[in-house]
Amino acid sequence: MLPRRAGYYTATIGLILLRYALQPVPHFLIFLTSRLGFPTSLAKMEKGMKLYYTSGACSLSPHIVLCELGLAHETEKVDLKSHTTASGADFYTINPKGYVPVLQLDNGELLTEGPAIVQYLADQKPTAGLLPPAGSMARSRAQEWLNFIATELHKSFAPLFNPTSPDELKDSARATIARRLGLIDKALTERDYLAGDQFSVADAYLFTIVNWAGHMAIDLTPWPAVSAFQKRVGARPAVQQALKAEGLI
Ligand SMILES: N[C@@H](CCC(=O)N[C@@H](CS)C(=O)NCC(=O)O)C(=O)O
Repeated sequence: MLPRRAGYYTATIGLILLRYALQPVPHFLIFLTSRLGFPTSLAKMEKGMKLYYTSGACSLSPHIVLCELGLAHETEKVDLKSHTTASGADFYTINPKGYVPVLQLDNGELLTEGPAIVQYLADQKPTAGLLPPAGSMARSRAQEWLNFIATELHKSFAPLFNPTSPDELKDSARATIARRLGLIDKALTERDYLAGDQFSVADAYLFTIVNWAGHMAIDLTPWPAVSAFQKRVGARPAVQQALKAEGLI
């Protein structure tokens, strides 16, 4: 009885070891390095997630977060006019909402909505500190900013992107954006980053949206703290990496 059971265990362990030996990088090492919070080359080699993005669109925010975390990922560009992806797929079959960003998880599940995606990503590697722990007041503050950027700043740009918007609507959008930037400038005068002294996913999102100002002839001079923030965040290696990957620099 005992030898048969020992044989069974030996065979099982052998099969497990063989499975790992056949991987290009043993998974347990990847698991270990990523759980320890090291964005090491081993962690980067893990078969990972996929981000559907459009250059310079709001999908740049999760793209920055993926780079900040050093999480293994691939990207696929989406042409929003034809709703076709770089590999020729009809984007509506991937996201019936028709917009980027979309994050495909390791298990194939799809996650949409930028603020939800960046929180999901930050929670994959809490040790990186891109978000405070769920349930803390600090987390709620970061969520407060994410929601403000999404609904009050990001969406205020919509009429400026729409060539059919009447001038009055564009003027009113510019006035709204100016008011929102005024509030953000005040917050950034008191601290380096939106949710505190440390860079968070809310900053990745803010950087992405404020990046549109130049394309819309919105001069940031009236908001020096916002200007300084753009320079500070734009100089981060992960931000440079994401901008480069999207062909923006
Ligand atoms: N609620 C969505 C909005 C995303 C969004 O506005 N995406 C824009 C690019 S910044 C887009 O893909 N627009 C194309 C469309 O709506 O057809 C989110 O927060 O992720």
